[in-house]
Amino acid sequence: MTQMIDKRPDPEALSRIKDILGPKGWVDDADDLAPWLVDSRGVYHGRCLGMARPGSVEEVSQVLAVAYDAGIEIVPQGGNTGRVGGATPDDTGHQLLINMGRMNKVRDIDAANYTMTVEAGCILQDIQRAAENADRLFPLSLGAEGSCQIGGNLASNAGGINVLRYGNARDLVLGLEVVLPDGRIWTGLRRLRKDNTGYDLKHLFLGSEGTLGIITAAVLKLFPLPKERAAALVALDSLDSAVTLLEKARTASADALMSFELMPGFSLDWAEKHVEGAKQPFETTYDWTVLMEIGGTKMDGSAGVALEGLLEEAFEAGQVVDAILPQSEEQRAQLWFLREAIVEAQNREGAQIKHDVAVPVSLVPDFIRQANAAAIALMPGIRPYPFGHVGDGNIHYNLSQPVDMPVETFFAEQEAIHRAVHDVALSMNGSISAEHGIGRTKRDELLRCKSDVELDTMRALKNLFDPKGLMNPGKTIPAPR
Ligand code: FAD
Ligand code: 2HG
Ligand code: ZN
Repeated sequence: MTQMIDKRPDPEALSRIKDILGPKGWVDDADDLAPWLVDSRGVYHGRCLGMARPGSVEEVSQVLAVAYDAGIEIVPQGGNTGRVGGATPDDTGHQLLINMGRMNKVRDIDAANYTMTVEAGCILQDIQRAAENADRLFPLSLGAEGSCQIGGNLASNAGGINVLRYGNARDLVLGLEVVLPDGRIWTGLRRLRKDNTGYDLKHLFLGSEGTLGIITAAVLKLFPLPKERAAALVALDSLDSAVTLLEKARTASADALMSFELMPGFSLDWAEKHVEGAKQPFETTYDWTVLMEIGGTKMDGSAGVALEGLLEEAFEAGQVVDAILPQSEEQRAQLWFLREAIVEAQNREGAQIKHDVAVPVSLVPDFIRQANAAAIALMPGIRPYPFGHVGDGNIHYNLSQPVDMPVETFFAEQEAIHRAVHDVALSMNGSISAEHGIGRTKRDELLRCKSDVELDTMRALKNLFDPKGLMNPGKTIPAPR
């Protein structure tokens, strides 16, 4: 007989938590809570005991200590822009949401050492601006940067448009401060470029999606600010030319290539149709386009000259058939606006099934062709919308519902389509989650792509940090087969 476990929290523990946080740090009004109880895709809706908004690492520590003793489950949350339901509580109403938005101070910028120490609740865009004001670059950049928080970026090991040159969020961290599930604080805010004193614990928390502890602060790596940036939106003769052009651009620019983003030509039309301010800049709809950008070390136009030279060669070789070269900073920003707008544009075209796969870069064209064939075989009329960070081999292989198909009929096939698309990626030794993480959406798919050795090790680590299983339960780690 299964024993029902009552997870209702001890009211005394809850009142101690409220006392620790004070009125500024506690939200339980239904209207105020509502936006934090649904994920960014509108797929998951949850309930909670209330939302804690701690103002310091000490408050996080005290709250977790009380919750640990009382057996209260915790859901850490940053800007709530995640794509896999990781920051949404379940529907029991017994979980405590901890939103880090009040811990938003830049503690220190050390330009000479190219580091910056920030609290977890800092908005990514504020961090980028603070670095820029110190003549430095913090290169993490993604569509949600105006609202996602660095804690969420690190917990999900975010990617974005500059991974090609600077790496994932994981590669941009020197030190971390973390509160463990039982309330103990690990102060690992080191600024060292080299430190081989045993296991590098920070990497366990980076990408752990709130399942091992709460990140409260980080020391980030900064870089020299590029003096200029030259971008081009190019139309390709074929999908395969994306890979050829990428290789040429990396080599010719001695790896000054910062971004290389693939977009199907019709996604630019959809952006113009649905998103105010977005404009399809070509006169015709090409099959495939790429937005690429090179950073320059001088302010003398040499980045633009290098990019033009490269494109001329690609024109002559027939790989590039058209190009838009922005003549001002404003025009460059418009191209990037267009790139980010294609995500919202797809939303407006109806229901969608999303994937976030990685394959070796050279296999991206084959992946797209094979995934298209598999998806269309399962659902004739489905509209593939593959785009993204081809420079990292990371494609958002999204699919829009067939025109006129009822949403329920479309979603009835969702699991079969996920499996088919993931199978193509796995057949290429790829990944089913290149940047958005596992969360709730992909948790059980992990059973199909990780070995027992890997899964058992993950579970053992989880158990070591969180023996009571209170930290973001039900996310990321699948139950044993
Ligand atoms: P949340 O969504 O709040 O949380 C994400 C996960 O981290 C959850 O599991 C949560 O429990 C955990 N968490 C949050 N804060 C903490 C903390 N302080 N300590 C421990 N755990 C924590 N992602 C990319 O990688 N690349 C992209 O290019 C990209 N583009 C996007 C574009 C749009 C328009 C949108 C809406 C999303 C995009 N994303 C992208 C997804 C999302 O923005 C990133 O995953 C981002 O890093 C999440 O940050 P967040 O603060 O919103 O975290
Ligand atoms: C992007 O690269 C994001 O624009 C979002 O990772 C992708 O939601 C998506 O489909
Ligand atoms: Zn992305």
